[in-house]
Amino acid sequence: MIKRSGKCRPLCAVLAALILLISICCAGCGQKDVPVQEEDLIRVGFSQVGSESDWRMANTASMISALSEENGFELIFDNAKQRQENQLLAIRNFIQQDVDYIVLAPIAESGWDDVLQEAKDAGIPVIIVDRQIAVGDESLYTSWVGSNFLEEGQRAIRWLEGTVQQQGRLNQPLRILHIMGTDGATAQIQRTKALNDAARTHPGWKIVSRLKGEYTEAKAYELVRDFLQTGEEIDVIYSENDNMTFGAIRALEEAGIRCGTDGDVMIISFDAVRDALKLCLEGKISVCVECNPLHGPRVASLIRQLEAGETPAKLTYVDETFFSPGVLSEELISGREY
Ligand code: GYE
Repeated sequence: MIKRSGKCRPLCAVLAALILLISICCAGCGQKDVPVQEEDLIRVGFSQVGSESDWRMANTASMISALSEENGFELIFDNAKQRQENQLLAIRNFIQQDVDYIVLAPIAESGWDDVLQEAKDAGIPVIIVDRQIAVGDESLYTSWVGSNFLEEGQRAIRWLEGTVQQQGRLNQPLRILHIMGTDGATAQIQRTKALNDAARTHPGWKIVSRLKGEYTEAKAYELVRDFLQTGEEIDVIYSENDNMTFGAIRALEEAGIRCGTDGDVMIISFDAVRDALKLCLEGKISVCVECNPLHGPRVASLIRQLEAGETPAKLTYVDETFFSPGVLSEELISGREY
């Protein structure tokens, strides 16, 4: 048995203190245990247009999760509630707070020159996401990432041409009700352009009415309900997002009109969010054209490139597809992220 001598006590205490000190120091050496210092975070101000649709909610969630503290970002999020003046205010606030980057999901294409000049003068790079902007000086923004909305529209039109051809009525009259998104938004301008171009090349296609649904279910429901009361008949609805489609379907069903390729009215819808895909699987929506909202990781990667001194592409388009009832299944729908 070893007996500790009384003389050893002070020496042991010094040794123990030394071991403790060394272990504290070593704990600090492991990279992953070091909490990110606040001053090391990249500060990003994000002006989001609103929360008008399922697409938008998925987009916001994607941005928040990618621009997180764990990923090295401090995100200042502003929801403009579908008003451009709120976005202008938010951007001016971000400039005042001297953020490292400004990310803008613009409500419409025009009206940004002055505020983005202010950001440029303050030396803050601006990344545009989703819809595009029309500015006199392209150097007012660093990079844009989003969808090719014209291609989405053309994809929808090709589907319609193929379907009416199969039905043997390609050259017959087709009455189309057009439900439009927010005026002046790239998604509205380009999806509308695809429809207008098609109406010009198909003399039988008639756009019976254009309703301004502002991308919301509530607005589209009211407008379609009122439209149906006029008694005007339609064969197709071209709805520039899924939430407006939900409103339209509600109004149609209340009026006893059957939706579907074999029903009274065929519905073309944009976004392909989960609830729309379910309606498509049921056959109520004839085609869902995909619009991908998961831009968070794309924006984070653009910022990383800029941080590394690289010059990212000015415009980045994401890949998309479309869904009709034949290709859908419960499994496919539940496996999707939004
Ligand atoms: O289609 C709609 C949203 O700009 C692509 O805005 C976006 C559109 C999307 O509110 O649902």
